[in-house]
Amino acid sequence: MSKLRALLFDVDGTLADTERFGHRVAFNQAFAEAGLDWHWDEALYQRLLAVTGGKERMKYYIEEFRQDLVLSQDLQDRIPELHRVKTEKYKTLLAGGAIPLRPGVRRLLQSARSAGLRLAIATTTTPENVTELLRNTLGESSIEWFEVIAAGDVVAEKKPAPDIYLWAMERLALAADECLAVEDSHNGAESALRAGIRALLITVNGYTENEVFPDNALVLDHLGEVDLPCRVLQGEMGGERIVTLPLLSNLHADAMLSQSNC
Ligand code: XBP
Ligand code: MG
Repeated sequence: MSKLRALLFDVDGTLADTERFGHRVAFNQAFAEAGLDWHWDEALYQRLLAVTGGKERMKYYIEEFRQDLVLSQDLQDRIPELHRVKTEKYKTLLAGGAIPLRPGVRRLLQSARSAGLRLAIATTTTPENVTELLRNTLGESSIEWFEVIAAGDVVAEKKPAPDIYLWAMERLALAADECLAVEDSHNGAESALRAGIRALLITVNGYTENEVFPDNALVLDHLGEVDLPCRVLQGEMGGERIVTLPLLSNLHADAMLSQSNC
């Protein structure tokens, strides 16, 4: 049976609550600065999260929610610039300390490093958003903790397509059964699963808590801290109260066993 060699982390909604405190706010700031009457409130944003990627999300908004607007060539041409401004706004929010890491993230990353488990990122967001989040939460050197940062437009198809996970695993030179993915959303879980990764840990957030996840996934409210135990929403933690490396090894071993029984 393959050994667990790497943890592949999603970023948005997983490492931090970036959608709520960062992306949505930054989109609205960029729209206002451009003189557009677009405003994405929490309820609308939840629906827009069906589509990953900021540029793709704007296009989806025009097509599905603004029947008064035609997705003209002119409007399509504005999307890259709107997105550039949105990225600047987002990075300013990060630099101002508006977006902390979720419970247990720092602890688990540090344990993984101490144990020699390899680390990578597999995300839909723009690469500079990832490095800025890491810099502002874990410090400059943390960027080097991740052997591979797979992000944004390096692949043609964003999550739930498997491309970003396949890209990351190719660069790690690892097979899917040597990896475990940590995600927060249905789209993310599907992306990992379609890339062949069966060991899945999901930590939901307010936007994703009612989504449906693959049967083999362990679904929690967060990774947990000693003084802030996590809650199990799907699967088994065998009496553990926080996510530890032994727990991840067991999750991985169970996923391998269920695969061989299929
Ligand atoms: C994250 C996303 C991202 C952000 C926006 O999905 O969908 O698109 O909302 O980022 P996941 P950009 O967590 O599944 O990777 O605006 O930089 O595209
Ligand atoms: Mg996510």
